[in-house]
Amino acid sequence: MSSYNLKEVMNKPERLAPGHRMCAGCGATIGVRAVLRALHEGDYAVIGNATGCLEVSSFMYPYTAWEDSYIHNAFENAGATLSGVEAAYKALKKRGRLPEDANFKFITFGGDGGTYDIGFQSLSGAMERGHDMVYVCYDNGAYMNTGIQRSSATPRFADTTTTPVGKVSVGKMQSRKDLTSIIADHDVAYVAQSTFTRDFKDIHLKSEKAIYTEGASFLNLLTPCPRGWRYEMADIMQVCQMAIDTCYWPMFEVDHGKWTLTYEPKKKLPIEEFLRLQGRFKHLFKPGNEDLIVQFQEEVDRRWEELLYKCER
Ligand SMILES: Cc1ncc(C[n+]2csc(CCOP(=O)(O)OP(=O)(O)O)c2C)c(N)n1
Ligand code: SF4
Ligand SMILES: [Mg+2]
Repeated sequence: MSSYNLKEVMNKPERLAPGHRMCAGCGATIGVRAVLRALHEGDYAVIGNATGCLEVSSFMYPYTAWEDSYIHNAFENAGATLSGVEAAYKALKKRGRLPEDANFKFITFGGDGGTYDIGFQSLSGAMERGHDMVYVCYDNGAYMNTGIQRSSATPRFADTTTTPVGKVSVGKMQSRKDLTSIIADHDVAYVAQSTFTRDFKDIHLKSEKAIYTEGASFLNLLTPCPRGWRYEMADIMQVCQMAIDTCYWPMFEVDHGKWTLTYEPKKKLPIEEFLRLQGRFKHLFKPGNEDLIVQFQEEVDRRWEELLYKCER
């Protein structure tokens, strides 16, 4: 893997062109551009994309923001589609039907709804078969494109349109599914969890590893959505920093079965620091709801302890 130079990385030609129709400040596009910057210059990519905000806003036929080959498929089969493309590529290459020096990489993007829920079976199959591809989940914790409905990635107590906070409800009842660990348990080549840090080093190095490690890789990226999470657009970096400093979204990787923490906060902050930045958790700070924050904290602590154990810390 190459060494990291922020200026060099940021000055690479963009492979997701501006002019798409995602909301200003959307975390999903920041995540996609960060992943694509990890592609080595000269390498080709085939991009798969499940339905979601990213797809409907970046590819309105005949217009596209993608500089690489791009396939939009249904929610259910993003994993299957790209695994089929990768298998076809291998077969054609073996028969000498493709130029020897052309290097192709296969990257699929799906939102949390398309990944944790609807496309889970085809993702699981692609990972288990060990295709040489990367599946990137941009997790914004809800079905944003259709109006902020809860998914199995939505955090507990979040206010969404299908878990509306009111007199009889305090938001989503269930905890989030830990998809990163579930995919790691598929025994794939490389799995990692990341988000945006000031120097973008963590996401860059993990993306490069995921793309250039032979076999199946999975990246789970926390990509905040200012609309659904209800925070000020300019606060995105603060939201991400609080996600990792409270250990709500731990930064780790699983490289051929070895679990490693890639960031450990000097001081683990209370979960309120993450929650209070977002309107979807506003009700948790109302008098009488203190116990809900205690419950949220307990879950974060339990998951963090489990992760430390897996990382042999
Ligand atoms: C099988 C199927 N069910 C529902 C829809 C409607 N739909 C389109 S986008 C979307 C939300 C996608 O959520 P997610 O995958 O989290 O991506 P996001 O919109 O948050 O980027 C839904 C439900 C669809 N296109 N196909
Ligand atoms: S609704 Fe959220 S995820 Fe969708 S484009 Fe806007 S900011 Fe991005
Ligand atoms: Mg989503």
